[in-house]
Amino acid sequence: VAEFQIQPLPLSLLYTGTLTHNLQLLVDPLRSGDARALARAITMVENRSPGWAELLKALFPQTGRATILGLTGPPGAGKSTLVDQLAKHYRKHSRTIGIIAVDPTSPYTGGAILGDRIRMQDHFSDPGIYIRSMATRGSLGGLARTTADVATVLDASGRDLIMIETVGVGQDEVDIVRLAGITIVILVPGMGDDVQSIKAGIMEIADIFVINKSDREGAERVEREIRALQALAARNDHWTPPIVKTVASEGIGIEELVTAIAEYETYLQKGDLALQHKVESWQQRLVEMLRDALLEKARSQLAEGRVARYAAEVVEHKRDPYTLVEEIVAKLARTR
Ligand SMILES: Nc1nc2c(ncn2[C@@H]2O[C@H](COP(=O)(O)OP(=O)(O)O)[C@@H](O)[C@H]2O)c(=O)[nH]1
Ligand SMILES: [Mg+2]
Repeated sequence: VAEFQIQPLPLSLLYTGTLTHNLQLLVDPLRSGDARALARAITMVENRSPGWAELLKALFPQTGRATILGLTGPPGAGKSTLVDQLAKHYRKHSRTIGIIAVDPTSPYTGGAILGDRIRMQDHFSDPGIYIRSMATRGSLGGLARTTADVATVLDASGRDLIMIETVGVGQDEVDIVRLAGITIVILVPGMGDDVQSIKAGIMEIADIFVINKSDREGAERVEREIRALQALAARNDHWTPPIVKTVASEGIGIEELVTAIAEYETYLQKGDLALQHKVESWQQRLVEMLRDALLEKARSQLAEGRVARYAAEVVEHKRDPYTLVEEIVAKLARTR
């Protein structure tokens, strides 16, 4: 790990390409934290509108500073309420915040359920908090990648802390949470099923456990179950994820959660773990970006309807698919 040092980006790496006038008009206010520019930039990246890649190239040198907090758990566990409470706390300490909600069941804006709207309303007049819901359907380039790019834009806008809320259900969500530096898994008592039945993947990614709705019966039981699971599997980094009990709707346990987050941050810094995490995360992202780019290139080279014709030929046994793919890839390698 020692060979990885965070260095200031050399000037040669700063983007000097030809940013269009329009893009420059977006980048400048965005870098100084302007909320409208931020909103436009995020939309552009999310929709993959023309210029999105140029925009991210221009913004990248200013990224890497924000703390990214991922919060995941079943629907209704109190994730939004918890995010709201954390946002309030950190704003009191003058940290600027970006929130990304990747939760189709309770988006903060646009078709928002009333509850979230009301709760988050406090923040709408505060320019120190920027809240964005991600469209989860038909997201281009994969939900995890788009979310990562949106986080990059928020990071470049100078937000100190980025919170990503996602429902802990599928692989997409696990991938999203992986880009967080710190992952909080939120459980609640009496979920109907036991902790054991929660997706193993979600349990494994927790840096901190929260048992929310601890005002309800059964919080101790959930805690015992988590501890039992922890006893079975030690982490590579020897961190034992703390378990924090909260009543998010009343702000109870928020101080403890903030302390747990700070302690994990310190732990990460001490052992160079933060750097190691980032390298691992980028390794994964680079592979995904490469896969997308290569696929895109292959698509652009294949004439309309070509894949369907190939498929028909494979079915008719006129071609074997293995040679076919080899040929397409070989052709890609020859073209620029
Ligand atoms: N009793 C109780 N209700 C809570 C608590 N935290 C949140 N809630 C309520 O649970 C519901 C779902 O919360 P929400 O934050 O939208 O959950 P999410 O789907 O995980 O984002 C809301 O009605 C909240 O007011 C808590 O600690 N105790
Ligand atoms: Mg929610």
